[in-house]
Amino acid sequence: MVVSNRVSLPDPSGKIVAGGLAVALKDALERHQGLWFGWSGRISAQPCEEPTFLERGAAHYAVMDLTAQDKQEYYSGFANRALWPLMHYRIGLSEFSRADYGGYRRVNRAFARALARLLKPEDVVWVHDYHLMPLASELRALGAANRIGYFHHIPWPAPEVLGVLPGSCDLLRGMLDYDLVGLQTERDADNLRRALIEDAQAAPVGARSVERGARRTRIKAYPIGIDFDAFRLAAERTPATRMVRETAKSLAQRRLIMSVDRLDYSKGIPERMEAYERFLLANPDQRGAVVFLQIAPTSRAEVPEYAKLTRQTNETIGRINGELGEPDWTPIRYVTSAYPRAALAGLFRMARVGLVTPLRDGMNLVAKEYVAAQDPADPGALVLSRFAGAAQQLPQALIVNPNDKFEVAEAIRQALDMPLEERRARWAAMAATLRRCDVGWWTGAFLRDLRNGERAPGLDDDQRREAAG
Ligand code: ADQ
Repeated sequence: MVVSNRVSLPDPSGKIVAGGLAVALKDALERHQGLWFGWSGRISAQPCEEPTFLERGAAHYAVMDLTAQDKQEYYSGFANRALWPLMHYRIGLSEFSRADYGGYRRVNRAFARALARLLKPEDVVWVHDYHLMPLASELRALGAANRIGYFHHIPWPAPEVLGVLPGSCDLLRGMLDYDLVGLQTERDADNLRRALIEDAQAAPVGARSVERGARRTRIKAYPIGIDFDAFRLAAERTPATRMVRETAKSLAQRRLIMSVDRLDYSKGIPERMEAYERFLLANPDQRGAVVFLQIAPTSRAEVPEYAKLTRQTNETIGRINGELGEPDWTPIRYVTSAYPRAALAGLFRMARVGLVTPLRDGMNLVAKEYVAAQDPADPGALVLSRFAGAAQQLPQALIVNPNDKFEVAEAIRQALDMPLEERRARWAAMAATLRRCDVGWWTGAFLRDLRNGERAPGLDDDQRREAAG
Protein backbone atom coordinates (compact mmCIF):
# COMPACT_ATOMS: atom_id res chain seq x y z
CA MET A 1 0.00 0.00 0.00
CA VAL A 2 1.33 3.35 -1.01
CA VAL A 3 0.10 6.40 0.89
CA SER A 4 0.80 9.98 -0.17
CA ASN A 5 -0.87 13.34 0.19
CA ARG A 6 -1.99 13.47 -3.44
CA VAL A 7 -2.71 10.42 -5.54
CA SER A 8 -1.60 10.71 -9.12
CA LEU A 9 -4.38 9.07 -11.11
CA PRO A 10 -3.70 7.85 -14.62
CA ASP A 11 -6.25 8.97 -17.22
CA PRO A 12 -8.97 6.40 -17.96
CA SER A 13 -6.83 4.79 -20.69
CA GLY A 14 -4.27 3.93 -17.98
CA LYS A 15 -1.78 6.50 -19.29
CA ILE A 16 0.18 8.35 -16.59
CA VAL A 17 -0.28 12.10 -16.90
CA ALA A 18 2.35 13.30 -14.40
CA GLY A 19 5.89 12.00 -14.46
CA GLY A 20 8.59 10.87 -12.06
CA LEU A 21 7.22 9.48 -8.86
CA ALA A 22 3.84 8.61 -10.40
CA VAL A 23 5.49 6.36 -13.00
CA ALA A 24 7.74 4.71 -10.43
CA LEU A 25 4.96 4.00 -7.99
CA LYS A 26 2.54 2.80 -10.65
CA ASP A 27 5.05 0.16 -11.78
CA ALA A 28 5.70 -0.96 -8.21
CA LEU A 29 1.95 -1.07 -7.45
CA GLU A 30 1.18 -3.13 -10.52
CA ARG A 31 3.99 -5.57 -9.77
CA HIS A 32 2.82 -6.08 -6.17
CA GLN A 33 -0.96 -5.75 -6.87
CA GLY A 34 -0.91 -2.75 -4.58
CA LEU A 35 -3.25 0.07 -3.69
CA TRP A 36 -2.44 3.82 -3.71
CA PHE A 37 -4.23 5.78 -1.00
CA GLY A 38 -4.44 9.56 -0.48
CA TRP A 39 -6.27 12.84 -0.96
CA SER A 40 -8.38 13.13 -4.11
CA GLY A 41 -7.50 16.82 -4.47
CA ARG A 42 -11.24 17.59 -4.03
CA ILE A 43 -12.98 19.54 -1.28
CA SER A 44 -16.23 18.29 0.24
CA ALA A 45 -18.61 20.04 2.63
CA GLN A 46 -18.61 17.21 5.19
CA PRO A 47 -15.60 15.29 6.58
CA CYS A 48 -15.41 12.09 4.59
CA GLU A 49 -14.85 8.78 6.33
CA GLU A 50 -14.89 6.31 3.48
CA PRO A 51 -12.56 6.46 0.48
CA THR A 52 -13.71 6.21 -3.12
CA PHE A 53 -12.18 3.28 -5.00
CA LEU A 54 -10.91 3.45 -8.57
CA GLU A 55 -9.25 0.91 -10.78
CA ARG A 56 -6.92 1.68 -13.70
CA GLY A 57 -5.32 -1.31 -15.36
CA ALA A 58 -3.69 -3.50 -12.72
CA ALA A 59 -3.39 -0.62 -10.25
CA HIS A 60 -5.99 0.24 -7.59
CA TYR A 61 -6.59 3.62 -5.99
CA ALA A 62 -8.49 4.78 -2.91
CA VAL A 63 -9.00 8.51 -2.50
CA MET A 64 -10.55 10.69 0.23
CA ASP A 65 -11.90 14.23 -0.06
CA LEU A 66 -10.93 16.89 2.51
CA THR A 67 -13.03 19.72 3.92
CA ALA A 68 -11.92 23.30 3.24
CA GLN A 69 -10.79 23.55 6.88
CA ASP A 70 -8.76 20.31 6.57
CA LYS A 71 -7.02 21.62 3.48
CA GLN A 72 -6.29 24.96 5.09
CA GLU A 73 -4.89 23.57 8.35
CA TYR A 74 -3.26 20.30 7.28
CA TYR A 75 -1.98 21.12 3.80
CA SER A 76 -1.61 24.89 3.32
CA GLY A 77 -1.01 25.50 7.02
CA PHE A 78 1.12 23.00 8.92
CA ALA A 79 2.64 21.08 5.99
CA ASN A 80 3.41 24.00 3.70
CA ARG A 81 3.77 26.98 6.05
CA ALA A 82 5.45 25.36 9.06
CA LEU A 83 7.21 22.17 7.94
CA TRP A 84 8.25 23.00 4.36
CA PRO A 85 10.22 26.19 5.19
CA LEU A 86 11.81 24.70 8.29
CA MET A 87 12.90 21.53 6.51
CA HIS A 88 14.48 23.82 3.87
CA TYR A 89 16.38 25.77 6.56
CA ARG A 90 14.14 28.86 6.24
CA ILE A 91 13.39 29.29 9.94
CA GLY A 92 12.22 32.88 9.44
CA LEU A 93 9.49 31.81 7.02
CA SER A 94 8.13 29.01 9.21
CA GLU A 95 4.74 29.95 10.71
CA PHE A 96 3.51 27.67 13.46
CA SER A 97 -0.12 27.64 14.54
CA ARG A 98 -1.64 25.28 17.07
CA ALA A 99 -4.87 25.11 15.04
CA ASP A 100 -2.93 24.08 11.92
CA TYR A 101 -1.06 21.41 13.86
CA GLY A 102 -4.40 20.13 15.21
CA GLY A 103 -5.71 19.91 11.64
CA TYR A 104 -2.56 18.09 10.51
CA ARG A 105 -3.02 15.47 13.23
CA ARG A 106 -6.76 15.22 12.51
CA VAL A 107 -6.27 14.47 8.80
CA ASN A 108 -3.53 11.94 9.57
CA ARG A 109 -5.91 10.24 12.04
CA ALA A 110 -8.74 10.19 9.50
CA PHE A 111 -6.45 8.72 6.82
CA ALA A 112 -5.24 6.09 9.31
CA ARG A 113 -8.81 5.10 10.26
CA ALA A 114 -9.83 4.64 6.64
CA LEU A 115 -6.61 2.83 5.80
CA ALA A 116 -6.75 0.51 8.81
CA ARG A 117 -10.08 -0.85 7.57
CA LEU A 118 -8.43 -1.83 4.27
CA LEU A 119 -5.22 -3.33 5.67
CA LYS A 120 -4.61 -7.07 5.65
CA PRO A 121 -2.01 -8.41 8.09
CA GLU A 122 0.47 -9.28 5.32
CA ASP A 123 0.29 -5.84 3.66
CA VAL A 124 3.37 -3.66 3.56
CA VAL A 125 2.69 0.10 3.84
CA TRP A 126 4.89 2.74 2.17
CA VAL A 127 4.12 6.31 3.30
CA HIS A 128 5.43 9.33 1.36
CA ASP A 129 6.53 12.71 2.56
CA TYR A 130 6.16 15.34 5.25
CA HIS A 131 2.37 15.66 5.04
CA LEU A 132 2.04 12.23 6.65
CA MET A 133 4.81 11.91 9.23
CA PRO A 134 2.46 10.82 12.10
CA LEU A 135 0.62 8.22 10.01
CA ALA A 136 2.49 5.21 11.43
CA SER A 137 1.70 6.26 15.03
CA GLU A 138 -1.97 6.63 14.15
CA LEU A 139 -1.99 3.20 12.49
CA ARG A 140 -0.16 1.58 15.44
CA ALA A 141 -2.72 3.13 17.81
CA LEU A 142 -5.38 1.28 15.83
CA GLY A 143 -3.50 -1.99 16.26
CA ALA A 144 -1.69 -2.25 12.90
CA ALA A 145 1.34 -4.53 13.24
CA ASN A 146 2.26 -4.34 9.53
CA ARG A 147 5.68 -3.38 8.18
CA ILE A 148 5.42 0.38 7.67
CA GLY A 149 8.03 2.44 5.83
CA TYR A 150 8.32 6.19 5.19
CA PHE A 151 10.21 8.12 2.53
CA HIS A 152 11.05 11.78 3.12
CA HIS A 153 11.34 13.57 -0.24
CA ILE A 154 12.65 16.89 1.11
CA PRO A 155 15.76 17.68 3.20
CA TRP A 156 15.90 16.62 6.85
CA PRO A 157 17.56 19.57 8.61
CA ALA A 158 20.02 19.52 11.48
CA PRO A 159 18.36 18.81 14.87
CA GLU A 160 19.09 22.40 15.97
CA VAL A 161 16.87 23.66 13.13
CA LEU A 162 13.98 21.22 13.49
CA GLY A 163 14.07 21.75 17.26
CA VAL A 164 12.79 25.32 16.71
CA LEU A 165 9.35 23.98 15.73
CA PRO A 166 6.83 23.60 18.58
CA GLY A 167 5.75 19.96 18.67
CA SER A 168 8.90 18.72 16.91
CA CYS A 169 9.63 16.13 19.64
CA ASP A 170 6.16 14.75 19.09
CA LEU A 171 6.82 14.41 15.37
CA LEU A 172 10.19 12.81 16.02
CA ARG A 173 8.75 10.22 18.40
CA GLY A 174 6.21 9.42 15.68
CA MET A 175 9.04 8.51 13.30
CA LEU A 176 9.95 5.68 15.67
CA ASP A 177 6.70 3.91 14.78
CA TYR A 178 8.08 3.24 11.29
CA ASP A 179 10.17 0.14 10.62
CA LEU A 180 12.17 1.89 7.93
CA VAL A 181 12.72 5.57 7.18
CA GLY A 182 14.28 6.50 3.84
CA LEU A 183 15.91 9.86 3.11
CA GLN A 184 17.50 11.37 0.02
CA THR A 185 21.12 11.63 1.24
CA GLU A 186 23.45 10.34 3.94
CA ARG A 187 23.47 13.84 5.46
CA ASP A 188 19.67 13.80 5.85
CA ALA A 189 19.84 10.33 7.38
CA ASP A 190 22.53 11.48 9.86
CA ASN A 191 20.44 14.50 10.83
CA LEU A 192 17.38 12.37 11.57
CA ARG A 193 19.37 9.73 13.46
CA ARG A 194 21.01 12.42 15.60
CA ALA A 195 17.65 14.09 16.33
CA LEU A 196 16.08 10.79 17.38
CA ILE A 197 18.96 10.07 19.73
CA GLU A 198 19.31 13.60 21.15
CA ASP A 199 15.68 14.73 21.25
CA ALA A 200 13.52 11.58 21.25
CA GLN A 201 15.50 9.40 23.70
CA ALA A 202 16.17 6.67 21.12
CA ALA A 203 19.26 4.48 21.51
CA PRO A 204 21.59 3.81 18.57
CA VAL A 205 21.74 0.20 17.35
CA GLY A 206 24.58 -0.44 14.91
CA ALA A 207 25.34 2.27 12.36
CA ARG A 208 21.91 2.66 10.86
CA SER A 209 19.17 1.84 13.37
CA VAL A 210 17.75 3.28 16.55
CA GLU A 211 15.58 1.72 19.21
CA ARG A 212 13.07 3.01 21.75
CA GLY A 213 11.12 0.58 23.92
CA ALA A 214 10.17 -2.41 21.84
CA ARG A 215 10.45 -0.60 18.50
CA ARG A 216 13.42 -0.55 16.20
CA THR A 217 13.65 1.85 13.25
CA ARG A 218 16.16 1.63 10.45
CA ILE A 219 17.23 4.94 8.84
CA LYS A 220 18.94 4.91 5.49
CA ALA A 221 19.57 7.03 2.38
CA TYR A 222 17.88 6.01 -0.88
CA PRO A 223 18.53 8.79 -3.43
CA ILE A 224 15.48 8.92 -5.69
CA GLY A 225 16.19 8.31 -9.38
CA ILE A 226 14.42 8.97 -12.68
CA ASP A 227 13.44 6.63 -15.49
CA PHE A 228 16.68 7.47 -17.25
CA ASP A 229 16.17 5.49 -20.46
CA ALA A 230 12.56 6.64 -20.96
CA PHE A 231 13.60 10.28 -20.56
CA ARG A 232 16.59 9.81 -22.90
CA LEU A 233 14.34 8.25 -25.55
CA ALA A 234 11.79 11.06 -25.21
CA ALA A 235 14.57 13.62 -25.70
CA GLU A 236 15.85 11.82 -28.81
CA ARG A 237 12.40 11.81 -30.38
CA THR A 238 10.99 15.23 -29.57
CA PRO A 239 13.14 17.47 -31.77
CA ALA A 240 10.53 16.44 -34.34
CA THR A 241 7.70 18.16 -32.41
CA ARG A 242 6.52 21.60 -33.51
CA MET A 243 7.13 23.40 -30.21
CA VAL A 244 10.72 22.20 -29.96
CA ARG A 245 11.39 22.98 -33.65
CA GLU A 246 9.95 26.48 -33.32
CA THR A 247 11.95 27.16 -30.15
CA ALA A 248 15.15 26.03 -31.90
CA LYS A 249 14.33 28.35 -34.83
CA SER A 250 13.67 31.30 -32.51
CA LEU A 251 17.09 30.90 -30.89
CA ALA A 252 18.82 31.59 -34.22
CA GLN A 253 22.29 30.28 -33.26
CA ARG A 254 22.08 31.72 -29.75
CA ARG A 255 23.09 29.28 -27.05
CA LEU A 256 20.39 28.24 -24.61
CA ILE A 257 20.73 28.26 -20.82
CA MET A 258 17.76 26.59 -19.15
CA SER A 259 16.09 26.09 -15.75
CA VAL A 260 12.85 24.33 -14.79
CA ASP A 261 11.36 24.58 -11.28
CA ARG A 262 8.10 24.80 -9.45
CA LEU A 263 7.82 28.46 -8.44
CA ASP A 264 9.07 27.93 -4.88
CA TYR A 265 11.41 30.02 -2.72
CA SER A 266 13.56 26.94 -2.07
CA LYS A 267 14.49 26.85 -5.76
CA GLY A 268 16.42 30.15 -5.67
CA ILE A 269 14.84 31.64 -8.80
CA PRO A 270 15.34 35.40 -8.18
CA GLU A 271 18.88 34.68 -6.88
CA ARG A 272 19.61 32.75 -10.12
CA MET A 273 18.34 35.65 -12.24
CA GLU A 274 20.72 37.97 -10.44
CA ALA A 275 23.60 35.57 -11.05
CA TYR A 276 22.72 35.51 -14.74
CA GLU A 277 22.60 39.31 -14.73
CA ARG A 278 26.07 39.34 -13.16
CA PHE A 279 27.25 36.94 -15.91
CA LEU A 280 25.95 39.30 -18.62
CA LEU A 281 27.55 42.32 -16.97
CA ALA A 282 30.91 40.54 -16.60
CA ASN A 283 30.81 39.09 -20.14
CA PRO A 284 29.60 41.78 -22.57
CA ASP A 285 30.57 39.48 -25.51
CA GLN A 286 27.75 37.14 -24.41
CA ARG A 287 24.99 39.75 -24.67
CA GLY A 288 22.85 38.73 -27.57
CA ALA A 289 24.75 35.43 -27.84
CA VAL A 290 22.78 33.51 -25.19
CA VAL A 291 19.15 33.15 -24.13
CA PHE A 292 18.06 32.07 -20.67
CA LEU A 293 14.78 30.12 -20.57
CA GLN A 294 13.17 29.81 -17.12
CA ILE A 295 10.13 27.54 -16.93
CA ALA A 296 8.43 27.92 -13.54
CA PRO A 297 4.82 26.79 -13.09
CA THR A 298 3.02 28.47 -10.19
CA SER A 299 2.56 26.32 -7.09
CA ARG A 300 0.81 26.69 -3.71
CA ALA A 301 -0.64 30.05 -4.75
CA GLU A 302 -2.83 30.09 -1.61
CA VAL A 303 0.23 30.40 0.68
CA PRO A 304 1.19 34.13 1.12
CA GLU A 305 4.97 33.58 0.76
CA TYR A 306 4.38 32.21 -2.75
CA ALA A 307 2.41 35.25 -3.88
CA LYS A 308 5.33 37.39 -2.68
CA LEU A 309 7.80 35.22 -4.60
CA THR A 310 5.71 35.57 -7.77
CA ARG A 311 5.91 39.37 -7.48
CA GLN A 312 9.62 39.31 -6.71
CA THR A 313 10.36 37.01 -9.68
CA ASN A 314 8.31 39.11 -12.09
CA GLU A 315 10.02 42.30 -10.92
CA THR A 316 13.55 40.88 -11.12
CA ILE A 317 13.02 39.47 -14.62
CA GLY A 318 11.31 42.66 -15.81
CA ARG A 319 14.16 44.78 -14.50
CA ILE A 320 16.92 42.63 -16.08
CA ASN A 321 15.13 42.39 -19.43
CA GLY A 322 14.50 46.14 -19.39
CA GLU A 323 18.04 47.12 -18.42
CA LEU A 324 20.04 44.65 -20.50
CA GLY A 325 17.70 43.68 -23.37
CA GLU A 326 17.84 45.01 -26.92
CA PRO A 327 15.01 45.49 -29.41
CA ASP A 328 16.00 42.19 -31.05
CA TRP A 329 17.12 40.29 -27.92
CA THR A 330 15.39 39.41 -24.64
CA PRO A 331 17.92 38.08 -22.10
CA ILE A 332 15.36 36.01 -20.10
CA ARG A 333 12.37 34.15 -21.47
CA TYR A 334 10.02 33.28 -18.63
CA VAL A 335 7.03 30.94 -18.90
CA THR A 336 4.77 29.59 -16.16
CA SER A 337 2.92 26.78 -17.97
CA ALA A 338 3.29 23.06 -17.36
CA TYR A 339 4.60 21.16 -20.40
CA PRO A 340 4.37 17.52 -21.43
CA ARG A 341 7.45 15.64 -20.27
CA ALA A 342 8.48 14.89 -23.85
CA ALA A 343 8.53 18.61 -24.67
CA LEU A 344 10.66 19.35 -21.60
CA ALA A 345 13.03 16.55 -22.62
CA GLY A 346 13.40 18.06 -26.11
CA LEU A 347 14.10 21.54 -24.70
CA PHE A 348 16.67 20.18 -22.23
CA ARG A 349 18.50 18.50 -25.09
CA MET A 350 18.74 21.81 -26.89
CA ALA A 351 20.13 23.64 -23.84
CA ARG A 352 23.88 24.10 -23.75
CA VAL A 353 23.73 24.80 -20.00
CA GLY A 354 21.37 23.30 -17.40
CA LEU A 355 21.24 25.78 -14.52
CA VAL A 356 19.95 24.02 -11.39
CA THR A 357 20.63 26.23 -8.38
CA PRO A 358 18.14 25.63 -5.56
CA LEU A 359 18.98 27.18 -2.19
CA ARG A 360 18.03 23.80 -0.69
CA ASP A 361 16.46 20.72 -2.31
CA GLY A 362 15.86 17.15 -1.17
CA MET A 363 17.12 15.71 -4.45
CA ASN A 364 16.10 17.73 -7.55
CA LEU A 365 14.93 15.55 -10.40
CA VAL A 366 15.36 18.32 -12.97
CA ALA A 367 19.17 18.01 -12.71
CA LYS A 368 18.86 14.30 -13.48
CA GLU A 369 16.41 14.85 -16.33
CA TYR A 370 18.74 17.43 -17.88
CA VAL A 371 21.59 14.90 -17.91
CA ALA A 372 19.37 12.12 -19.30
CA ALA A 373 18.20 14.34 -22.16
CA GLN A 374 21.67 15.21 -23.51
CA ASP A 375 23.11 14.03 -26.79
CA PRO A 376 26.10 11.84 -25.72
CA ALA A 377 28.09 13.07 -28.75
CA ASP A 378 27.64 16.75 -27.86
CA PRO A 379 26.27 17.06 -24.32
CA GLY A 380 25.55 20.30 -22.51
CA ALA A 381 27.06 21.15 -19.11
CA LEU A 382 25.20 21.03 -15.79
CA VAL A 383 25.66 23.78 -13.17
CA LEU A 384 24.35 22.37 -9.89
CA SER A 385 23.81 23.77 -6.38
CA ARG A 386 25.80 22.09 -3.64
CA PHE A 387 22.60 22.25 -1.55
CA ALA A 388 20.61 19.93 -3.84
CA GLY A 389 20.70 16.27 -2.80
CA ALA A 390 21.63 15.47 -6.41
CA ALA A 391 25.05 17.10 -5.88
CA GLN A 392 26.05 14.15 -3.67
CA GLN A 393 25.62 11.82 -6.64
CA LEU A 394 26.81 14.14 -9.41
CA PRO A 395 30.21 15.59 -8.42
CA GLN A 396 31.06 15.87 -12.14
CA ALA A 397 28.63 18.77 -12.50
CA LEU A 398 29.95 22.30 -11.95
CA ILE A 399 29.06 22.55 -8.27
CA VAL A 400 28.22 26.04 -6.98
CA ASN A 401 27.00 27.89 -3.92
CA PRO A 402 23.69 29.37 -5.15
CA ASN A 403 23.98 32.25 -2.66
CA ASP A 404 27.13 33.49 -4.38
CA LYS A 405 26.09 35.17 -7.62
CA PHE A 406 29.70 35.78 -8.65
CA GLU A 407 30.48 32.07 -8.37
CA VAL A 408 27.33 31.09 -10.30
CA ALA A 409 28.12 33.70 -12.99
CA GLU A 410 31.61 32.24 -13.39
CA ALA A 411 30.22 28.71 -13.60
CA ILE A 412 27.87 29.78 -16.41
CA ARG A 413 30.87 31.12 -18.34
CA GLN A 414 32.86 27.96 -17.63
CA ALA A 415 29.94 25.79 -18.78
CA LEU A 416 29.61 27.73 -22.04
CA ASP A 417 33.35 27.54 -22.70
CA MET A 418 33.79 23.89 -21.71
CA PRO A 419 35.61 21.92 -24.42
CA LEU A 420 33.73 19.03 -26.04
CA GLU A 421 36.04 16.33 -24.61
CA GLU A 422 35.50 17.60 -21.07
CA ARG A 423 31.73 17.83 -21.55
CA ARG A 424 31.64 14.27 -22.82
CA ALA A 425 33.74 12.92 -19.95
CA ARG A 426 31.70 14.68 -17.26
CA TRP A 427 28.42 13.65 -18.90
CA ALA A 428 29.44 9.96 -19.25
CA ALA A 429 30.25 9.71 -15.54
CA MET A 430 26.95 11.34 -14.53
CA ALA A 431 24.91 9.26 -16.98
CA ALA A 432 26.46 6.02 -15.66
CA THR A 433 25.44 6.89 -12.09
CA LEU A 434 21.91 7.91 -13.07
CA ARG A 435 21.36 4.82 -15.22
CA ARG A 436 22.53 2.55 -12.39
CA CYS A 437 20.52 4.33 -9.67
CA ASP A 438 17.34 4.86 -11.65
CA VAL A 439 13.83 4.95 -10.27
CA GLY A 440 13.40 1.16 -10.55
CA TRP A 441 16.50 0.73 -8.39
CA TRP A 442 15.04 3.20 -5.87
CA THR A 443 11.64 1.50 -5.43
CA GLY A 444 13.29 -1.95 -5.47
CA ALA A 445 15.89 -1.08 -2.82
CA PHE A 446 13.40 0.57 -0.46
CA LEU A 447 10.77 -2.16 -0.73
CA ARG A 448 13.34 -4.94 -0.38
CA ASP A 449 14.66 -3.43 2.84
CA LEU A 450 11.16 -2.79 4.14
CA ARG A 451 10.02 -6.35 3.48
CA ASN A 452 13.21 -8.01 4.68
CA GLY A 453 13.59 -5.93 7.79
CA GLU A 454 12.09 -8.44 10.20
CA ARG A 455 14.31 -11.37 9.25
CA ALA A 456 17.06 -10.85 11.77
CA PRO A 457 16.02 -8.85 14.81
CA GLY A 458 19.02 -7.36 16.52
CA LEU A 459 21.08 -6.91 13.35
CA ASP A 460 20.65 -4.54 10.47
CA ASP A 461 21.60 -5.60 6.91
CA ASP A 462 25.15 -4.31 7.11
CA GLN A 463 25.80 -6.08 10.39
CA ARG A 464 24.19 -9.24 9.03
CA ARG A 465 26.51 -9.14 6.01
CA GLU A 466 29.48 -8.61 8.32
CA ALA A 467 28.37 -11.47 10.56
CA ALA A 468 28.06 -13.72 7.51
CA GLY A 469 31.63 -12.81 6.58
P1 ADQ B 1 9.88 19.07 -6.34
O1 ADQ B 1 10.18 20.13 -5.34
O2 ADQ B 1 8.62 19.24 -7.09
O3 ADQ B 1 9.92 17.62 -5.69
P2 ADQ B 1 11.88 18.20 -8.44
O4 ADQ B 1 12.64 17.07 -7.87
O5 ADQ B 1 12.71 19.11 -9.27
O6 ADQ B 1 11.17 19.12 -7.37
O7 ADQ B 1 10.74 17.60 -9.36
C1 ADQ B 1 9.93 18.42 -10.16
C2 ADQ B 1 9.34 17.58 -11.31
O8 ADQ B 1 8.31 18.35 -11.95
C3 ADQ B 1 10.37 17.24 -12.37
O9 ADQ B 1 10.14 15.94 -12.81
C4 ADQ B 1 10.11 18.28 -13.46
O10 ADQ B 1 10.43 17.86 -14.77
C5 ADQ B 1 8.60 18.47 -13.33
N1 ADQ B 1 8.24 19.83 -13.79
C6 ADQ B 1 8.63 21.00 -13.26
N2 ADQ B 1 8.15 22.03 -13.99
C7 ADQ B 1 7.42 21.51 -14.98
C8 ADQ B 1 6.68 22.06 -16.08
N3 ADQ B 1 6.57 23.38 -16.29
N4 ADQ B 1 6.06 21.21 -16.90
C9 ADQ B 1 6.17 19.88 -16.69
N5 ADQ B 1 6.86 19.30 -15.70
C10 ADQ B 1 7.48 20.09 -14.85
C11 ADQ B 1 10.11 17.08 -4.37
C12 ADQ B 1 11.37 17.56 -3.64
C13 ADQ B 1 12.61 17.28 -4.49
C14 ADQ B 1 12.67 15.80 -4.85
C15 ADQ B 1 11.34 15.32 -5.41
C16 ADQ B 1 11.32 13.79 -5.59
O11 ADQ B 1 11.28 18.95 -3.34
O12 ADQ B 1 13.80 17.66 -3.79
O13 ADQ B 1 13.70 15.60 -5.82
O14 ADQ B 1 10.26 15.66 -4.57
O15 ADQ B 1 11.65 13.13 -4.41
